[in-house]
Amino acid sequence: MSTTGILFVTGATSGFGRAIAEIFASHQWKVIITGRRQERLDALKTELENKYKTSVLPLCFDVRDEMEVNNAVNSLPADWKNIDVLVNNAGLALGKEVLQEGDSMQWVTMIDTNIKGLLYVTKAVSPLLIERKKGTIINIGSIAGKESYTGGNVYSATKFAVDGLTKNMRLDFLPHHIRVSQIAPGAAETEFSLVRFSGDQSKADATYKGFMPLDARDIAEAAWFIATRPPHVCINDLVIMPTAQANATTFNRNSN
Ligand code: NDP
Ligand code: 8X3
Repeated sequence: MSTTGILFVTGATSGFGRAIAEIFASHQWKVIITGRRQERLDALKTELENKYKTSVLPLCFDVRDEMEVNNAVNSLPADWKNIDVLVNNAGLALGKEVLQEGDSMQWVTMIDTNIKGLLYVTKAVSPLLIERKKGTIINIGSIAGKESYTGGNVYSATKFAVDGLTKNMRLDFLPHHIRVSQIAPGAAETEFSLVRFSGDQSKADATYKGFMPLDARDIAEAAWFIATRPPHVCINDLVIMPTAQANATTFNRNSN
């Protein structure tokens, strides 16, 4: 599948989603970019269209709001409905306290975004793939959805849910010739830690201190690889970590 197509990627205003939008645009795919920050979506549309001479359609909505999700997907013009690849990427971690000291409002936000948001978007977009009897869905999980770590609790649980949902979606979409993949990254330097630590730059920097983390492009290249396999090949699961990270909690922090 190396011909062009249409990508729908959530969370394209930053990090992995932005890099995924760019790599597909650079191969002349049409890209539907989504997120809550309209100004970033508009700036990305201008940048990608100028750089790659392709078409970019921004959709501004909150994945936690099912009605907003449905309205956005229903608003797609006819020539944007032939979606080939859906990347469920929008997500976040908030806080890293042990459970007994956790903030229940942060738990709700993570559950609503990382699990319910993924479900709402998939339910709204997948009929467009089913209709055409083809397509690829890529869920962005995490090493936190494979292993537990202290303070990971609810974030980790949401990513274990993504891991489980990916396997279930593979069953549900099997009759419809739709392949479902997961990418589970380890430490990657995006806005993720800044969001997790409520804008505390020193805490965000400390996360990546002493080693070279992944960057967004590393994950985008994996998404591109998955999406461009021949139609009979499904990459079920890719766990990708920095060379300096051995598991969720063990790093070589003397490696750069
Ligand atoms: P960023 O913070 O850089 O990007 C997160 C994106 O998600 C933004 O575009 C943001 O857009 C969007 N988003 C968050 N909440 C919502 C919402 N309610 N509605 C719509 N969009 C939303 O982080 P990353 O790029 O690193 O994270 C992307 C995904 O990768 C997440 O699912 C994260 O859990 C996962 N991940 C990250 C890792 C890392 O180390 N960076 C490792 C493993 C997994 P906006 O704010 O404009 O709405
Ligand atoms: C992000 C990676 O290990 O900080 O999903 O949870 S981790």
